[in-house]
Amino acid sequence: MIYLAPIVAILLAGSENASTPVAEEDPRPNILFIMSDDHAWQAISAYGRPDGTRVNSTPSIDRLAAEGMRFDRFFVENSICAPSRAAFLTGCFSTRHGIPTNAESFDGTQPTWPRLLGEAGYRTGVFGKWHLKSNPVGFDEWGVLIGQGPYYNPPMITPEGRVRVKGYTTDIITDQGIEALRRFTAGRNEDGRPFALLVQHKAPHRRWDPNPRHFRLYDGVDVPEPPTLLDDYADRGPASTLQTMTIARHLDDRDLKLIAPPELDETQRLAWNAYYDKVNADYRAAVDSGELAGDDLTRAKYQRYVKDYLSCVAAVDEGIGRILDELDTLGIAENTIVVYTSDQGWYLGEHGWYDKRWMYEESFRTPFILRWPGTVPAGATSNLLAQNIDLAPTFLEIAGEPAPARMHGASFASMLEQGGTSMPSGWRDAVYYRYYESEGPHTVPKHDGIRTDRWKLIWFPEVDPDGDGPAGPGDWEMYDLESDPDELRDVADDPANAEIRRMLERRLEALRLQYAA
Ligand code: SGN
Ligand code: CA
Repeated sequence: MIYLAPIVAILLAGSENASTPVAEEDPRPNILFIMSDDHAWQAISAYGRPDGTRVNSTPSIDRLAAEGMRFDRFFVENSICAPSRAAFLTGCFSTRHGIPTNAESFDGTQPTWPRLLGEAGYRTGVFGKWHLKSNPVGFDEWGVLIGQGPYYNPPMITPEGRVRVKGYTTDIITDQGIEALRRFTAGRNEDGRPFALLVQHKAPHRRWDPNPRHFRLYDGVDVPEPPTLLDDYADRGPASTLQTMTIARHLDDRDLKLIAPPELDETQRLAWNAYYDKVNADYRAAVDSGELAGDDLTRAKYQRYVKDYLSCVAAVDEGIGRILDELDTLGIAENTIVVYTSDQGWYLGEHGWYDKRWMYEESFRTPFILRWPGTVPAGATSNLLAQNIDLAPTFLEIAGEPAPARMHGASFASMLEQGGTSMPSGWRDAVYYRYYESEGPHTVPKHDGIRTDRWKLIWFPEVDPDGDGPAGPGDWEMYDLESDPDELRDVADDPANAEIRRMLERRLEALRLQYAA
């Protein structure tokens, strides 16, 4: 059911008490929104790689999927941190929420789902990574990292000012989330108000600095490589050759842990050195002797990178396990919607890359799992073409609140209510994407595009189709996701697809108008 506000009913209990309001138990569910940063869906064992390979084990996130619904086609509108976070909050494309790149500051006075739920009676809080430059607006409680924030001993901003918290950032954010859950539950027990809590991890963002308790997690393990680790970018337009995000050439000494994070305290540094000194000495010796070179060196760098990354994921997963246990202990699991997602997807070596930004599936798609006991059947999956802009309208509808007309996204609450068996009526059959940050790190050229069930058409306005100049009149790429799920063969100029391409170009133009892009 979708709950109706207002939440306080005036019961007329006899003429002498005619004006006394009596608070009814508010039936609306709590919302716990857990988001990590740059978590590849391939690095969640409930998803795994498209060919079925599992690179790691995430028992707690898998538990959420087993008890809820796993979305298999959940996309972002702009695969980069601040723009995607703003889209999750506002339900709008970058053109409207005002953050097309990581450089702008978020205008917190615009409507966000936490603020609107707060106005509708929810208790609200956000803890962890925020990354929108301006401080959170519309939350009863908050504590956020400054910008990206470090993996160890992070300074945090709170309404009372700046504090430095000692420890490992993922564990700190988990602890803060659990403490907020306890406070909010005690509050609900007193006044009946439901809560919306956002727990937002920094991990597993670059530079993938693990907790000492996970240093040895992947010792002796060979993490499976993606089939495209040594991609040569043939059979495609030149766009993918313009980036600076390869494992082979663009990991630096901090990424490879040849240099320790600067923020470690004495004890942490000793633990760090006790592990990485030997690993680094072996690596340096193999590189210096020429034993590791060429593709073997790329493979070795992949192993080092991916093990650190997956170790950071392990801390996130453990934290989620603790949070799910806490919901059980508090007795609120039944009436709490839990979402796990990431601000975008990520390259775990696919196409030879780390980072995100592209409209290719690894970074365009993001993990999204939703548990709602008693409403969404356990173990359900969904192929709905959903997007981060849909989150705000969905949460608002669940709370019985109208979504402001400015929101570009649509609510899929009715699908959840019906156990995920039917598409919400009039649902989109294509999603739009736009990336603006050519000048940012990793030099991914600007692009926008459309994805349907089967096809993807991408326009790179600054790319020279001949590939012999830095900028050009623009280039199209087109992929058949059915026959080419790894997006290795650009078929934009294949005469056999001319008709489909024309149709996609028309639809792309319509989406640009619809989203004022
Ligand atoms: C930092 C990272 C980049 C990353 C951007 C954006 N460099 O600049 O690798 O692409 O953030 O990431 S680092 O040296 O600081 O790690 S985002 O998730 O915030 O969009
Ligand atoms: Ca991110």
